[in-house]
Amino acid sequence: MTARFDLHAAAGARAQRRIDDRLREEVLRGLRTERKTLPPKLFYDARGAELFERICELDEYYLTRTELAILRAHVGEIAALAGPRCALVEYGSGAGVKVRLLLDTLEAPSAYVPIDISREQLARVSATLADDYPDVAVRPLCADYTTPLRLPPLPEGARRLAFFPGSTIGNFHPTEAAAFLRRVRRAVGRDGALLLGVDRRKDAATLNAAYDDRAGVTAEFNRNILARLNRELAADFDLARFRHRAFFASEPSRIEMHLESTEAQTVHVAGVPVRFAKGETIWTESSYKYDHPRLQRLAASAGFVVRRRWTDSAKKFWVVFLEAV
Ligand code: AVI
Repeated sequence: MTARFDLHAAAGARAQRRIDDRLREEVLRGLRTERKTLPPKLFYDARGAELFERICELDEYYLTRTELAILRAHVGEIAALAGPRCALVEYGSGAGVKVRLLLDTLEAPSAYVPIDISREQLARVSATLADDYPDVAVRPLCADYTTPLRLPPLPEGARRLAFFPGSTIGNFHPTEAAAFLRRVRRAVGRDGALLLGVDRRKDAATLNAAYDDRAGVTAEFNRNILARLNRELAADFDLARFRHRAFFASEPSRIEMHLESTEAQTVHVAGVPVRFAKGETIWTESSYKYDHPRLQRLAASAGFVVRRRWTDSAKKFWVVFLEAV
């Protein structure tokens, strides 16, 4: 029988409304400041999720397949470090693909808490996983994991292993990344651990190509954020008047993605006029790239120690096992 996870639909809809209100405030705040920004989580509506899947398959975008290959190659060691009966907590569970590798290999995992903002996908994926792993207590949590949250009750005494793959940590500013990891550290407790996917700092050409691909999929992904504002916040962006820009900035060690206004124009968002000068940009995303010192600093500032790092033969990506100290 298929497990169902729509029992709290009313509470879920209320939570969704709160999330929508918060997003509107965030959007207007970001567009009305001197240095215009939009929160990257806006990328992931249905169309954006589809485009992101296409990005993951691009030749230039090495991150997803490299991380998966590292996970596949070292999942046995990961399971040995995690130990038996652990409760797995995944931040941003999405389609729940990578976690299957862990659930298949960990020794008798006791629970799985997928955390995601998309309620329908979360319910669907949770039901499938509960069916496929009947001995694992699946406890989905519909939440924006960038904000403080409370985990559902988990089996007594189970070691908590957080899972945050995909280099999503790179989309946080380093101070936010540290604050987020501190919350993860509190959530996993004293003997907890975190399995983290981290994109490594590398030559600018490789990075620039990964975020400005020849087929223009990333450009479409970037501009889709404007289509979403048009639909959901009654905005009137003309997508043809915004150009995708992506480049590696060496000192902060990040890819910056921007949408550049090709001319002076005024756009309306939720009834509020927003003026653009020609060449002015909306900063839509940062993707920080870590070297070893930066990774060590991040882990230490959040109360973790780097227990193991695995990489690929081209040294592009890390899967890192962090332990609470
Ligand atoms: C989700 N995140 C890790 C991606 C990244 O590489 O920063 C998002 C992305 N943006 C453009 N391409 C992919």
